[in-house]
Amino acid sequence: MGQRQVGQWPWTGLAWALGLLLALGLTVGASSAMALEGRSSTLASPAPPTAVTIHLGTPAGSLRFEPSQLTFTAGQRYRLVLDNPSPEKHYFTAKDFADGLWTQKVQAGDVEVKGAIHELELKPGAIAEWVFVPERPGTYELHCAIAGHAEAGMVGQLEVLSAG
Ligand SMILES: [Cu+2]
Repeated sequence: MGQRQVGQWPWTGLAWALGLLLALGLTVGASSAMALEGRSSTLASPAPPTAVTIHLGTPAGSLRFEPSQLTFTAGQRYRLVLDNPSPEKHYFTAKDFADGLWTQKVQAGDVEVKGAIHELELKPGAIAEWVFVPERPGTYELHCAIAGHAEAGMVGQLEVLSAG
């Protein structure tokens, strides 16, 4: 009798462990589903930012921004996609422009950077996304900070129009 009762323990323990595993599995499953839902509703709630693309250099190696002139409206959110299709490194340098905006994030590959940004360096083939809201209307200069590039024509103009 006594032996038989002891013999039941492992089974009871196993059933309990299985139950616990199932419960944990369900909990994890439910919470990740909730996290996904939460994530997509967060992404969907504000209006999507306006996408703008600028190329730093050209595949043929020309030292210029394409386009070299961009226009924004203060108070609107933008997703500026910067890429470098050229064979050499370039900079997106627009300090006064960057001082007059709010940066939500800069994303490059798996890295997301939060906080103020003043300059971006893009190696050949690099791509980065800069999500920001311009706040200060004005006309700002853009250049590549690599020695000789601005002199060779790698300059641009960023215009921020007032919201009203
Ligand atoms: Cu350059």
